[in-house]
Amino acid sequence: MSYRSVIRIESKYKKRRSVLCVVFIFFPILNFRFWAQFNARNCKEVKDKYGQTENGLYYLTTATGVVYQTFCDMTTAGGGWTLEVGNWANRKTFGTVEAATDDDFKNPGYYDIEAEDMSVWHVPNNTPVNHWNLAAIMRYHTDRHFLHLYGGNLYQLFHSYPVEYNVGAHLSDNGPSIPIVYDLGDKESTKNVYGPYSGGENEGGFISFRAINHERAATAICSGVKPKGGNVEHYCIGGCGFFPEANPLQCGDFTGFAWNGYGTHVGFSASKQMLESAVLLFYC
Ligand code: KO2
Ligand code: CA
Repeated sequence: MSYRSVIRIESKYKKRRSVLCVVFIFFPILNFRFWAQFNARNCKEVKDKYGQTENGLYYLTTATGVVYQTFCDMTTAGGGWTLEVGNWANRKTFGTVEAATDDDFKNPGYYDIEAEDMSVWHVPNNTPVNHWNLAAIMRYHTDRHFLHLYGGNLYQLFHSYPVEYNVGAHLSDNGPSIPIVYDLGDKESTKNVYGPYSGGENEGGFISFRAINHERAATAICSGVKPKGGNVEHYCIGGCGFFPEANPLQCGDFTGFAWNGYGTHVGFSASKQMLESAVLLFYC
């Protein structure tokens, strides 16, 4: 709805029934101004400077003044986590926060925020925002401020570790693996979301970046695990470019997650729950 049509509808209803409709129709606009006035660059500022403690949608402002809406997790480990979600190498942004569990979403905070830690939620597809926390199948965060070492966000990290074909060999040229603290789940439940063969070649309790496979294809993030072998396409996400093995079977966000059937949890196949969940990335 354009600004113009908002005014027109508002004045039409104002004549008939005054207060209620005016309040109702203006609420989103006032709401927008209200949050925008916070002038916060991330959720931690919204919490620390403005005392907001509710999980939900807030407006943030980048260093260059771009205002965008995203979800703030104000409860995990003291709160102040900003939802980013990634597409790894560039500054292009897309999607809306409400649709983050049914479609791709990436906001300017991905490159604008200078963060120290990350949190990850695996939330079943199409879950409404207010149920993300409860519906999640796995949630965890880092607490060692590792992003200081990699430029403060994933945009910078993936510039040091490009997610591209043929940048190196499996294991020896992988990016960092960072220990995690589980907020929902544990090492055992992490084993249950990836296929049994995957469990044989990774270790739970980590988040890993730019993992390379036997064929020198690169993935972006191994959520909850650290690779110990070269079939990372079955438990690491966000790989594309070129995946030589069984090309193009392994290309896409969830690379080779259905190698031994869709959602079967047999061999290298991940569970159906995992396959049908969005991976939400937060900064703090
Ligand atoms: C298989 O049977 C197979 O898959 C391997 C893949 C797994 O990522 O690299 C090889 O292609 C192998 O030749 C064989 O096709 O082995 C545990 C063994 C799985 O799916
Ligand atoms: Ca393989």
